[in-house]
Amino acid sequence: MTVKTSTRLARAVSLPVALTLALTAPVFAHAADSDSGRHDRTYRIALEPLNDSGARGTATLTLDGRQLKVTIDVRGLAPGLPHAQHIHGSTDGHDHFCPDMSADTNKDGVLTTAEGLPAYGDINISLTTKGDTTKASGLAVDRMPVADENGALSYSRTIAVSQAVADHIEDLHVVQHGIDPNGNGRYDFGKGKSELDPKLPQEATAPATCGMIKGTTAHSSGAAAES
Ligand SMILES: [Cu+2]
Repeated sequence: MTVKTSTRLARAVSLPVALTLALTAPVFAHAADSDSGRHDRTYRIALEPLNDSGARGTATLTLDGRQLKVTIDVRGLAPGLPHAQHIHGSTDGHDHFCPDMSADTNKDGVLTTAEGLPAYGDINISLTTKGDTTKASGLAVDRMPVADENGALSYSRTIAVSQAVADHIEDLHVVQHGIDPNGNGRYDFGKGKSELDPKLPQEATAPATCGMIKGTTAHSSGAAAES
């Protein structure tokens, strides 16, 4: 564990910084010890249902330098279907949050992604199963995890993130998409087209769960709670 942590720590330090610190090796060792908690912060997020999806679960974000491990375990999602999932929000200090049904501005009973966007902000990271994780892969449904026949979904991936994301991780939140309100086992156009891509049904992109990191400003939800 110690070896693994120090290896990860070393990897987290960028090359120019590592070179600079190599000139002052004792300082580096001291800094690594006293600072290690800040390099391995873990946040547990409760994912709550949106759109009466009935889906709920947890997401765990572990930040080790700029390596972000994302683990998601959710039950109650539309079974057998892919669920686009993202980390939403901005890294410029803007205060985004999970919307509730009051954001259903046209009152059609479906909180769409477009309606929720002012609250939860734009896609920052696409939580794909492989390949690209930028906003560009937001609707890459073929690389999104699929809920099993019972509606359970498990996901785990470690993603290299920008320094801005690492610095503002507490401002971001997790959203999963894809609902099947008529329970026919597929995404159909019963709720119309998605505003994001008219080729996709609204059901495929409407949010199913959302969860925020609690205790946003303090580090109390991070390393201190983790031991
Ligand atoms: Cu999203």
